[in-house]
Amino acid sequence: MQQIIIHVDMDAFFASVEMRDHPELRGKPLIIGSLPHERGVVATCSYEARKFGVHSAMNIKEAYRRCPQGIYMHPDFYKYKAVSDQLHEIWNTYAAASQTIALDEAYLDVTETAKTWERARQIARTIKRRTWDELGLTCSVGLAYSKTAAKTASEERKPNGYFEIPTAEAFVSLILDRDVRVLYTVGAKTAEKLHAAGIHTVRDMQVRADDVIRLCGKHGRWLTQLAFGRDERKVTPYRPEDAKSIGREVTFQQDVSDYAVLQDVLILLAFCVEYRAKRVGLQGRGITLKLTYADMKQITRSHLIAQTDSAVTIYQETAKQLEQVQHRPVRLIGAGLYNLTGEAEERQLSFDDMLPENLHSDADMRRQMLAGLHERYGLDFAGNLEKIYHYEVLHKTVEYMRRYRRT
Ligand code: TTP
Ligand code: MG
Repeated sequence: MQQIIIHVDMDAFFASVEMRDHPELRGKPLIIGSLPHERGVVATCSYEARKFGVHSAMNIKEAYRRCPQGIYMHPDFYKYKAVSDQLHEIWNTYAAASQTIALDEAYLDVTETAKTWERARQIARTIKRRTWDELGLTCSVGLAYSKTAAKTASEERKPNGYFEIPTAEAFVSLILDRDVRVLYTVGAKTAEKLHAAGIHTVRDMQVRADDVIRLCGKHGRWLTQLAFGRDERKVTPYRPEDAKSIGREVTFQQDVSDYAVLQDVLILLAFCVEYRAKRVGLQGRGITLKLTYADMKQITRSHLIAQTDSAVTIYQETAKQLEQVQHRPVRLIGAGLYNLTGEAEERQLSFDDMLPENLHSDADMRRQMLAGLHERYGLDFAGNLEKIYHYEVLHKTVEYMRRYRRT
């Protein structure tokens, strides 16, 4: 039986929540992230700010250059997580299975609950209406026969959009002449590779499917399926709360004996873990350092802490643990958060964390961590840390650090 899937994604999520709560911000270019005098990036911005060319992950200095009249605010993750819980609660009532992708985004499998396309359309409309009526926020909704198509559909009419893609034929005819990037599993790297080979559009991918597979291997095989609209993946029920841990690890191409390098790698891993935790709105009360030595012996060192999702804490704790382990050559290093919770249970403490002076000491520490990488390796992430969240880039960077220190 053909699946019926809804993808729902909030519009300018963090910014919309702030505009809802502060009417004086409505209609203004609002930028959530770092402040212009800090080092950092844009988490998101209102559609008014997007008109100036500001977007997520942009260096905050660049954002300020494009939009000096913008209003700049730090994010309040606890607030967004609370709103996210309310959103998911509404959405989930309509689905047999729902898969949380981010605080503001989910796939809903309505095949069983709707049974017919017409009824699914009503559910989609209801979700939009209730999200607005009950939470005062707009979302964009896509209704489609597959996950990929549903995600494409929700993007199609953003903001406050609604779009349907009922069949693979409809999907293919919609995207056929668009850039390969339209298939959202095509990242910047893959796109570059395909473009270099003269494969620019989905049509090119279809015609030159063999080349796509040759260039991109297993991933290429999957991409050519998508180019023909084939995607039978199920909505796998997932609530971030069910995750046992959020971690990131890297295996070195050659064993590392220089523990100063390992300390520095932990800086990157800590930022990666923070990013993933924030993206799904979780904090951990445990921090783990994981090492595999050259002889394959694996150790983990865990430590309970006050609830956190801060890269600073993750780094400081794992770095401390690293000092205490036996210093032998290492082939793999990982950092992670466990005992996850989505609730700001220790609210008092959480809010303390957000007091300006603490925020600043956190921001100062972040700056120091990054400045260290600049000093010791010439790495300059100024506002472009986002790159290392991609595994490939993280891996390359770490390899570069390993080799750099040896020479
Ligand atoms: P998105 O859904 O990617 O963006 P958005 O909801 O702000 O805007 P759009 O209307 O285009 O969907 O991300 C959801 C939230 O996640 C976003 O409000 C802020 C946060 N986020 C970051 O913190 N960093 C990022 O790089 C991205 C992409 C999002
Ligand atoms: Mg969104």
